[in-house]
Amino acid sequence: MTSSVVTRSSAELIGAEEPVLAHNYHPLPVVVSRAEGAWVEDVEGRRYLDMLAGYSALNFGHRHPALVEAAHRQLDRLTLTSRAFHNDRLAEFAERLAALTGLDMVLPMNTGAEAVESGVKVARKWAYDVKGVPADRATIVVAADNFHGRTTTIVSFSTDEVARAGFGPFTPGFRVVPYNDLAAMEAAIDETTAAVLIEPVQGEAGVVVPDDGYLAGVRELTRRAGCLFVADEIQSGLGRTGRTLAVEHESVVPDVVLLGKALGGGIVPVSAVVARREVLQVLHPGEHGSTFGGNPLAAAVGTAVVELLETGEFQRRAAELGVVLREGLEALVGKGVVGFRSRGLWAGVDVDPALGTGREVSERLMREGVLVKDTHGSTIRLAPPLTITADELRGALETVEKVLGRRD
Ligand code: IF1
Repeated sequence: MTSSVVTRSSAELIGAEEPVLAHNYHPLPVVVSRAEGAWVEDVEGRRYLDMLAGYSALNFGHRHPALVEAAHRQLDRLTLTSRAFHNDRLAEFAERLAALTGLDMVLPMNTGAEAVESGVKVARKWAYDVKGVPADRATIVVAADNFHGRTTTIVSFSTDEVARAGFGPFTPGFRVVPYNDLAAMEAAIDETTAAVLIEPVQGEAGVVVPDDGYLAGVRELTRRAGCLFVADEIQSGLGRTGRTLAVEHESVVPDVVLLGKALGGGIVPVSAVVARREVLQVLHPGEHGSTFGGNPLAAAVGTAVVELLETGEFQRRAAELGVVLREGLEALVGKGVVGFRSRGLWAGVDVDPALGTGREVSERLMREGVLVKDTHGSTIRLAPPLTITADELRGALETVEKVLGRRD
């Protein structure tokens, strides 16, 4: 990487944001100006290992050559048509994405929240058109401590007061049950239930991995009750956990899978609802849509992402490096780490609160050249690009050990 010409320092750039940018984020004080693979560089030319990977939007690293090439090629031919016309890239994207997930049909959208919103709409329509739920009575069962996005309907069923407070009135029709509790889920399902919507691993909650049997149990419960199983794989999917989809750890095929983040290869926002034909065929022209969903640039990049995943290489890397991550974290338990949860190349690490908040630990790691993000309290999450090497990962774990081993 060549250094950029510094026109304004990190401090100046951070200061300049303050009067003009909505203050809905509190980023770490690092100003990134370029990146490649698992590494980013700030405006002063300092290098950092990216152990967050855009919340898994960068599963293939920054600027993966195959993805950048696909984007460049498409930029030179056709970028946007709207769905008023066909474009020559969308059919292949949809076919290959459906095949990758073992499902039949694809509804292309852009962001994760849009995929979730679309999943909610499709599940409700299915409930009315196919299941026969009386009009406006459909319910959806969700889990406490979920994170599915930021729209008004989605925060309506959030249990995070910071995400909800001040944004009512809320959308009705959701029932919240504890995560990882099949009995509570069963009790919440009735003849009005269109779907159960859960994350196979809860990311924002701190990388909470459910007990073995939970996902298979949800599949069984929903099958018996005649409602849909909608899996939000926006963060857990596309290689992160060592499988294409996290539900594969229990050999489960949901009725609906929501994808986003890494589907855009870290280049453009691409999301999708992927489902069985019986479900997605409830949509007819005019009933749902998006100006940008399925645009040729998104389809070209998305197809290149699917192509990378078809090789199985990234799923394998995540599984193998996941062992390095787990063993490294096990060695830190009692040495500043009080506990952790991990699946594949994804971990939530609870740091001894006496050593600082997750934010403080993240800032110390940043000063040592490792970028992570805290979640609630003293938990930090680790989700490096799946392209990271074992040595780089061990280096990051050594930095974590060093930072937790002293106070400053
Ligand atoms: C923010 C968390 C990560 C998601 C799942 C849907 C969406 C997300 C399972 C919505 C988004 C984000 C968004 C980002 C922080 C972030 C996050 F901490 F909140 F949980 F990744 F860890 N389903 N996750 O995780 O996707 O609309 O953003 O494309 O600050 O909101 P989106």
